[in-house]
Amino acid sequence: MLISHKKTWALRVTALCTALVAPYAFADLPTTPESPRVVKTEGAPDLSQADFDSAKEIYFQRCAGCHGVLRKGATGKPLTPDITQARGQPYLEALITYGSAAGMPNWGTSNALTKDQITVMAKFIQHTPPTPPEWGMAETLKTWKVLIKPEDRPTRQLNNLNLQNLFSVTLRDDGKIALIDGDSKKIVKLIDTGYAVHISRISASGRYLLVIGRDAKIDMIDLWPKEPTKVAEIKVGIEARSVETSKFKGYEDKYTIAGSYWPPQFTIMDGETLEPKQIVSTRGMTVDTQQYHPEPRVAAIIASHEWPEFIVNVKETGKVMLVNYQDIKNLTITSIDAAPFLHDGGWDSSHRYFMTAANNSNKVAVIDSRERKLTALVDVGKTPHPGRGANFNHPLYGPVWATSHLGDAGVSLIGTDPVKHPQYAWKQVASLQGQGGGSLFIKTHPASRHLYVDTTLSPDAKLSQSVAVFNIDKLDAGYTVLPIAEYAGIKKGALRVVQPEYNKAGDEVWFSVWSGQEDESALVVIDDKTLKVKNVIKDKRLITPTGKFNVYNTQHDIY
Ligand code: DHE
Repeated sequence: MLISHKKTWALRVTALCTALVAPYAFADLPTTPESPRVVKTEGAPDLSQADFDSAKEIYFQRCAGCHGVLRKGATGKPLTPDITQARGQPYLEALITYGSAAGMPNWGTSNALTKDQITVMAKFIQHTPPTPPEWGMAETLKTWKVLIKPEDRPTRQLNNLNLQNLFSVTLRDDGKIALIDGDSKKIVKLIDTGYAVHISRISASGRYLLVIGRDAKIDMIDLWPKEPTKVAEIKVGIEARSVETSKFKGYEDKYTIAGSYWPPQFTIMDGETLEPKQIVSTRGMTVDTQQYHPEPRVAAIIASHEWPEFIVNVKETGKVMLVNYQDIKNLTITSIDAAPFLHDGGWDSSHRYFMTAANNSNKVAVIDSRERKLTALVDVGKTPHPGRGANFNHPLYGPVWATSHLGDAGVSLIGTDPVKHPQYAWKQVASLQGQGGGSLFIKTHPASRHLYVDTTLSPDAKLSQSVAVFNIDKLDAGYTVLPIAEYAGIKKGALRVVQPEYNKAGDEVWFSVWSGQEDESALVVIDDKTLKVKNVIKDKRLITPTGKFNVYNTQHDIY
């Protein structure tokens, strides 16, 4: 089952949960250590402390990302007690069990949560959300470790790996990444990382791999020793999703930045050691109603190629911060009004415009990283979720950037060439019909004429286990369906197909077939020319594979 974690993780989360519950008001009369304590909130069904604690753990693992720790809502709906108590227990249980076409996963029918867990979760979300503790420099410094000092690291690559075609594969619920050789498809090494590990990014030089877990732990892996080795680690908060490194000329590998969900802040670190330098809170006023928001979480971060700047998406306030790292002690931050709730995004093909989803506003914000301003807010379909998006040359509209949606079957194409195709620039020029909502990622490559769209979170297993492929030269002809999970030849499990990722050459595409922690999962590699299966990578160590990050493509922002 998805939520059964290895003991160490369970202990870590339990410790976290104890911290979360501290400010909570318990009912009177838990007089002896053995007597069961009851948690009460006016209007909510009572919960035993044990159920409250386990619900808190599940909420942290499965729900907080979309709904927020304080449950004020973002990608997911707000779940404050006034709302949830009005919905009532049966409604909440049904929604958690079956999910919704708008992107709420079907936790019950996918067997990720048991019936009893769903009952407890429906009760839990009718209670007042507990507030987690803050995490400042003192807490951050306590977690910082340099495992191998820069002066003790090799001065050249000492292994024979083809580093440019290496893949870092997230093993989500195992707290590890797998480094897989893109040529031989062999696992090179498994490396322990943070809990519910999320994404990998590569330093500008291509030497250091940065991996961040949902527990806000960053692991820095040096790819040059005889075998890739962890050289530094740090924890930048309690919950996080994004990490990036400086890429502006003259600042290659100089700084690393990580964005936290809780506390809402970002941390700038030394690029060679992860020594924390500056922590900046993102709490503040929302872009629309200009009301104070206590939890504006840091979503995607991307390194500018135009200025020594990090571009930081602040989700709930809907603001994009351009953080200039030229003088870390006197930080200059330009705040750009965009739209709530900013989530993920990537460059247009010129690497000048940052295209980022304001997903609950159904818009894509276009940030001009050269002029440092908002270029446009483009209306797209329901809840855009591009990953980093897909860039290609459209026969009519010229260069376009595409996103799929969590909330509908559309794939929005936005013109990105204000010079040669000004009439199409920063407009949704076309909307393709994909298989359905629940899409998380879309991908193509400059060497490819195919566009792949997953539907990972569709409640319909036929859709969540397959992908749609469009021929870019014949977009009107519709799509071909590739039953990726079927190609993996695994009979049991959720088998969700997630995140297309190209190899360096752009002639093959990798997919994860993602099942629960106790089930078999796989990676399926498709030949991009023929759309036939090239490899199925199966290994009992490949537990819950999700994101895959090709070193060269990630380093050079190719998508
Ligand atoms: Fe992600 C990217 C947040 C759930 C796989 N995810 C991102 C980014 C953010 C984000 C902010 C952009 C990072 C950047 O570019 O700097 N993800 C969240 C959530 O808040 C959310 C919705 C809920 C949660 O509880 O975490 C969430 N994400 C998931 C998953 O369940 C996925 C499918 C599986 C997993 O491993 O966790 C998942 N997210 C990914 C991947 C990327 C990502 C693979 C990077 C895509 C890329 O191509 O760059």
